[in-house]
Amino acid sequence: MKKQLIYIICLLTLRAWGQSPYIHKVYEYMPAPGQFVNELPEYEEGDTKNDMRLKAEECIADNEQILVSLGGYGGYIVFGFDHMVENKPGKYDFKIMANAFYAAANPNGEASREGGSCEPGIVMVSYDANGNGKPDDEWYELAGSEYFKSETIKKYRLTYYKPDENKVRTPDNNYPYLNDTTYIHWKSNQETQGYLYRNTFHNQSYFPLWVDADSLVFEGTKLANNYVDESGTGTYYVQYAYHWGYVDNHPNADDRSNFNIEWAVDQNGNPVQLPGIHFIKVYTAVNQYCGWLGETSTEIMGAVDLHVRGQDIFVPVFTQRIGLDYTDINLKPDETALLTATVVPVNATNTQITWKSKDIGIATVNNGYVTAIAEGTTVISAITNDGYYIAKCNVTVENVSGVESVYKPFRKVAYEGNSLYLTGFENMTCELYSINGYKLADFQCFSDHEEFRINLSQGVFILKIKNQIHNHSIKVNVLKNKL
Ligand SMILES: [Ca+2]
Ligand SMILES: [Ca+2]
Ligand SMILES: [Ca+2]
Ligand SMILES: [Ca+2]
Repeated sequence: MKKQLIYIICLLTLRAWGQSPYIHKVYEYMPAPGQFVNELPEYEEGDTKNDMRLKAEECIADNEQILVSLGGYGGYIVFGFDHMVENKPGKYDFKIMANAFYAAANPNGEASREGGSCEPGIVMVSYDANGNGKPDDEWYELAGSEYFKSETIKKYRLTYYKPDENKVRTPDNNYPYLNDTTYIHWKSNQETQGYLYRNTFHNQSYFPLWVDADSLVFEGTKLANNYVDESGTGTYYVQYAYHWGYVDNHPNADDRSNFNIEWAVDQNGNPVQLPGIHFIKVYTAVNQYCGWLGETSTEIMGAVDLHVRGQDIFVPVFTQRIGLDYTDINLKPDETALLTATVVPVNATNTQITWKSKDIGIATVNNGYVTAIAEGTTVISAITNDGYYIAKCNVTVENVSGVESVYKPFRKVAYEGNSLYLTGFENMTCELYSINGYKLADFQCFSDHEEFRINLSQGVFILKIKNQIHNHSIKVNVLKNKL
């Protein structure tokens, strides 16, 4: 019995010794056109598809950590380890290294939002179900933070057309570094088309030179554009990081460059339980062009099996969204109001919030307490520290009599002479609450101007107005001089 045990331990140890935590093999490398294509890795005259695959393998296998560019939307690489990467429940299973970084200076001043050079790539995984050691089995997408969002397009298909390298160039007169704005034509199955521009920083062909075909087709999920021209003049582009689940999207030292096999979904978005995976595919997830930065292209420089490397890292419960109890409040100068934020899900690991007022000359906010300073309007935002999700409340500060609450130019709430006047709420339902939540009345607005007789004492009331689309809460001040 003891002998047997020692034998088993030896076997397990030998197996562990045989496993490398790093990439073992690149199975396929097919970049989409891009300014780094034919350079990272370098194409040399006569190179075949297989030569380029081997060059990509030399870059990223065995922890070499040399950048491989996947080009624009859809460009991909398929690689694997010398073993199955185990899917440990609740734990990150592998990390993919790239060159994402956050910008040190960002003119929009919202420093807690992570952005800089973030070029998200989507990860797909495959289990070698037929056991032949080849990636010819079913693929599953790892559903990152954007997967279920309405801006994310599934089954996006993009065709790039091989350019005539000797064509007459059409430079952009405003941006001299763009020396051909009709370089590589692309069309999508969403009835959009455009061009991948050529720039003065990269003079080689941007179309993979080992490909003979006249066009290249890529298909998959497409994420919404993640860049903002923060300068407004095309000089400072910030690519904002998506929350989690994408390659080249957070720096390598950040846990959010790790991946959890439990995120795998099938083609219909249903979760798939896999014991582990043998193959990983990464492709560029956006089709966007950022001026002098050129097209957004995911890079990769390696991957690690976290379990083989002995790293046991729990996957946090990520924040999904945030809500506020009021969308509109009206205050008089020096009045205060308390906004309460709700972070979803309730068991999120990091529920911390940053509060911001767009104009602190109108109203300030401290931990949800809004203080009106001077007449005007501002927006109070509650922002999650995890994921930068935002909930907003419009604040109107005014010191006028007659109209007590205005939250759109055409929508007014007024209380005068024991009547509540509601303007602009046709076909909406109204409920009036006392400040401590006791319902005082409810009524239906049938027309644009409604008058409801109701006797209110001085104080603050909450009017909830809703229809199938809108749901607003308005704070109504009934002032002494109105009674
Ligand atoms: Ca896992
Ligand atoms: Ca297989
Ligand atoms: Ca890139
Ligand atoms: Ca990159």
